[in-house]
Amino acid sequence: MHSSSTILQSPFAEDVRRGLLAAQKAIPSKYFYDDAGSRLFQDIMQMPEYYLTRSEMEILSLHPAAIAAALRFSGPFTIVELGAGDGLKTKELLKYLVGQSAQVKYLPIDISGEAMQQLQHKLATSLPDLDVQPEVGDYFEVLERLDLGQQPSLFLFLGGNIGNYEPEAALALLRLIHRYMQPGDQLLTGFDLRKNPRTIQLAYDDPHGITRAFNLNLLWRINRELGGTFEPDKFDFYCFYNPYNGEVRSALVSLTEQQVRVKALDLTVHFRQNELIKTELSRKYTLEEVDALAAASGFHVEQHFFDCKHYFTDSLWVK
Ligand code: AVJ
Repeated sequence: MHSSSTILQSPFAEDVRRGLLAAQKAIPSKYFYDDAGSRLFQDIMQMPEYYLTRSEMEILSLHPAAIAAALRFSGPFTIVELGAGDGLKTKELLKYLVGQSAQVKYLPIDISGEAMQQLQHKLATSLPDLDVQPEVGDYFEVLERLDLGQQPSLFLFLGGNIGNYEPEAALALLRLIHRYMQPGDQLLTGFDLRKNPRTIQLAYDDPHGITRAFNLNLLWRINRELGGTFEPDKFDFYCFYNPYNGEVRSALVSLTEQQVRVKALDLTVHFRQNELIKTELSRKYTLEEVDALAAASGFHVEQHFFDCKHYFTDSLWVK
């Protein structure tokens, strides 16, 4: 028996072990976001080809009045944000609500303590009257221990992160969010929509090589944190958009037959030439699919908000 299999390891270590031992190798995309990967994601958001962030920013900065008017709360309410990150987009909505003297409390949740500290600091300067109560942790772990009381809530799940989940997992996640909400609570979720296939292809297969570096960072991260011996030059990045099903699939490709050690896992992995490591799914939705997902997870769709080009939607649902 290998001693390492009896040692309790980090979720990252366990998921890497499972992913590299699988018949079809895979590393979950949530592990993109260590410090180096979060910086690369900031660079991705700056690329002209990566339209998602700007489209959603446009929705929240152009339509805060329409969004506010669609909220059902007459008295005090809480905004709970799942995966708040830098909170830059949400600030646009918060600014409007505070300007209207709404009695709103903001409860951003994120796995990154650093991001939550920066967000709190920024909001203390720009919106000093807003009550901000950041929580650090996995969103469901935080929701579980948090007592929202009887106060009605607007939940935010922005950025199109739902697109990273396989269909069954996306449905399970929305059902879980639904379970935490009270009747009458609302959810605003971001979905990246189907559009010209070349526009989508370019946002991921970018000519600057930033998305490539973002994917290869997974191998660097295994080297750094788990004592891996990956030579990232011996892997390529490949991604493609399939306009028939709306899926962008990303992968790393082993350029040669090779062996890689992962010391912390006491594991040696063999790669065939051109063998893939699956990294990410970024699903693009039709509005019919958004509506179907809402219904299947127990919500009623109230309104879709769009950017000018209709590239993205923030969809408002009620429980
Ligand atoms: C942050 C999950 C919305 O899927 O578009 C960017 C991450 N991946 N480029 C996305 C990502 C490649 C992004 N999300």
